[in-house]
Amino acid sequence: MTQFASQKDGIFPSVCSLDCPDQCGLLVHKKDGKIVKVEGDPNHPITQGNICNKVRNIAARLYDENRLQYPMKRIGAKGEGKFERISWDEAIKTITTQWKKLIETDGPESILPYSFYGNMGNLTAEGMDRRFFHRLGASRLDRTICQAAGTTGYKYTMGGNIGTDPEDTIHAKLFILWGINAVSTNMHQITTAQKARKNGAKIVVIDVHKNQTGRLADWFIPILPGTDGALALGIMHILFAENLVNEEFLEEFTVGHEELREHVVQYNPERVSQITGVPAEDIYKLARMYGTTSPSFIRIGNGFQHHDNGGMATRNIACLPALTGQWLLKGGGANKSNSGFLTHNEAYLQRPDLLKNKKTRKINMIQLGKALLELDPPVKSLFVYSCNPAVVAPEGNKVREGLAREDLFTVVHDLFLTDTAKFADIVLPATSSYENTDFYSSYWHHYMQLQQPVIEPYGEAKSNTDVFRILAQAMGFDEPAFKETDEEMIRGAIESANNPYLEEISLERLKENNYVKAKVKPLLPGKLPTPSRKIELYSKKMLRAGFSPLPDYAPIVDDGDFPLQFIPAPNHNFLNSTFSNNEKHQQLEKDPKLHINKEDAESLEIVDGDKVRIWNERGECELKAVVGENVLPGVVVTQGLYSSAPGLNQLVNSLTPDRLSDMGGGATFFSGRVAVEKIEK
Ligand SMILES: Nc1nc2c(c(=O)[nH]1)N[C@H]1C(S)=C(S)[C@@H](COP(=O)(O)OP(=O)(O)OC[C@H]3O[C@@H](n4cnc5c(=O)[nH]c(N)nc54)[C@H](O)[C@@H]3O)O[C@H]1N2
Ligand SMILES: Nc1nc2c(c(=O)[nH]1)N[C@H]1C(S)=C(S)[C@@H](COP(=O)(O)OP(=O)(O)OC[C@H]3O[C@@H](n4cnc5c(=O)[nH]c(N)nc54)[C@H](O)[C@@H]3O)O[C@H]1N2
Ligand code: SF4
Ligand SMILES: [Mo]
Repeated sequence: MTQFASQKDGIFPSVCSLDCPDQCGLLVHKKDGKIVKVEGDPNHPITQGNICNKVRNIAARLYDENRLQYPMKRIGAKGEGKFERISWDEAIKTITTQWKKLIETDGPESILPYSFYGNMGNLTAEGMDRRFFHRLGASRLDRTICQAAGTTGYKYTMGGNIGTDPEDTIHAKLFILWGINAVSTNMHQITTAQKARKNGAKIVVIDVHKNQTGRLADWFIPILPGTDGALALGIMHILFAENLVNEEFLEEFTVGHEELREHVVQYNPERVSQITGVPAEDIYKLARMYGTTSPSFIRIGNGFQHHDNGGMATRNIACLPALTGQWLLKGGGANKSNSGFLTHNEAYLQRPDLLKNKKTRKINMIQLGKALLELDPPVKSLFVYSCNPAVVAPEGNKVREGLAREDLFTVVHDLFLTDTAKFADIVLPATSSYENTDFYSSYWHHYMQLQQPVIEPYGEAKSNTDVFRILAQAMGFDEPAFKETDEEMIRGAIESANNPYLEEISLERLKENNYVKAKVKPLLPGKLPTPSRKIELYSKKMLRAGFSPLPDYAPIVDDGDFPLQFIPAPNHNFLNSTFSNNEKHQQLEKDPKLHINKEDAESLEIVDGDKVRIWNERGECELKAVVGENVLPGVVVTQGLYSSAPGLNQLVNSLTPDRLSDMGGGATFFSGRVAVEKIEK
């Protein structure tokens, strides 16, 4: 397997490991054993040789002078960032000695793993780590921070994370990019939209911010934050009222269309306009465009999912393609996530049976601050990997207060001394994905991909799978599951999957060709994973779970008496907080900014370029104002998750709520309110 890594020079196939839907095929150029250039693999069917600037510049990150090379222990105060080199032996001994003690005194649930998808590789993100923590009996983490609300909402309608094949969307005649900043976050969906546009397709963008995606649209529709669910209901109202629905499709492939038809009568465009801020005539125009254009395709983004009502909003939008029968047309339909097509054998990979039916508690990752400060019995040890909660989790000040607890034993495994790692007792160096063996399943396209190591491990860095193998051995876990090699794990996970779409995918095939497409078959008729096998416009399951069984709308929660709605979104040149600490990417992105409407700016006596303080009862930060008309009055938008330290007050998540969304225990990053004032020089 290390045949690529041991070669000093050459060009080798890879896959992008970042948490990005595109999951590009890459070609990595090596000289003298080091990566000197990364480009897109021109033969990759959907990403076709184009990659983003972030990864084009990834060598600067891989060989950044601050990359961790060896284990360290803390010698300064928590958060200060003073560490001293130790050996792997000492690091593992310190960790397992602490854990064995804690298991005696407080039980294994006093230990909490905390991870997310800093590397999307299936082994890295949810493989040996899961086996290890199941066997340990540690508290479990509910990994809800990204898309849990929308996934739950979408599933009520469609049964699973299944949608349109992005390769087919070049046939669409109407693209609605809804709550997605695709130019930055899903660039190849833009490529297909542009190709479709050459054949006459229109691109509509619905967003709270006229960012680069909005600027590329044929029609940009600004909307008030957290009101998208109501807009979808308004569209349904018009489609039914003006007979723009596909009656045969509704009859054959859906349940509840008669109930829905009656239910949406109340959502007339005038009422919906009041809620959404979208003029009634624009709601008519959009509904008529949607009702008369086929195939139409909706790319469902994360924007409205990160609100208190994000689950229901996604549920509503997911109903729209059924109303006009889009699911039978090539390129028609919607895509929130396609992860449901490439499912491997998770039980094999993660071994939940090692929990031995223990009912260990589950802690929602969004409420880390609360968990560290308030939970009883307390969390006494935290093992963080592939995630940077000190920057990405809401209620950031509570998170940092929790991480600073003297009695909390924290280990962080990462490539860099992140803001989180600065609070650790022990820091472990992680390999990059280019140093690992892993398999990848896109949540947007249908290709499964293989990564074989193309470079040797950096310094003393180790992969996630190796770290947990070593920890298992040191804890005395002797199950064969902890001895399996990476290749054995891949083989088992793919080849024992009960998933007909993976029929033609095996480790051997992936070695021959780095990307293999799943054999996806049509889901209609009769194959949808909903209880009725049809698209559920009316859902009994929702009723049982305490929701309206029909699409519905509730406003976001009252977040207190602050004048402005605060939308802290991601930016173009970072990937969440990844790259925020790399000079090259910092230069590309420049300073963090606050976008504010000129009306609001005027009344606050703020001019473009002013330094402003943004605050609410949870915290504050300082950014530079950009005054203009790209956000509606009453809304402010920032982009990017920046590092924070004394004197560098850029932590937008110190302002965000840790409330859970209506469904799935999801995040509500965008449902907070703030005040803004100019900082006098
Ligand atoms: N360059 C880059 N790419 C990324 C990431 C990154 O950080 N940087 N992150 C990756 C990850 S983990 C994810 S989950 C995806 C997320 O990518 P997207 O799905 O694009 O989600 P966001 O960028 O969170 O927000 C999308 C848009 O929603 C808008 N928005 C906010 N609130 C609302 C609302 O109530 N209604 C509407 N209609 N719009 C709203 C924001 O202004 C923003 O333009 O991107 C992935 N790709
Ligand atoms: N305000 C606000 N907050 C947000 C969001 C938002 O839109 N606005 N978006 C949310 C979303 S959608 C998401 S998905 C989360 C993402 O939050 P995170 O999952 O924390 O994502 P990153 O900030 O990219 O941090 C990933 C970390 O993993 C490390 N890493 C990479 N590869 C490996 C590996 O192989 N092994 C180990 N051990 N470490 C590795 C990286 O160096 C990096 O420090 O953030 C959420 N936070
Ligand atoms: S971050 Fe996304 S667009 Fe950039 S190379 Fe990776 S998968 Fe492709
Ligand atoms: Mo995400």
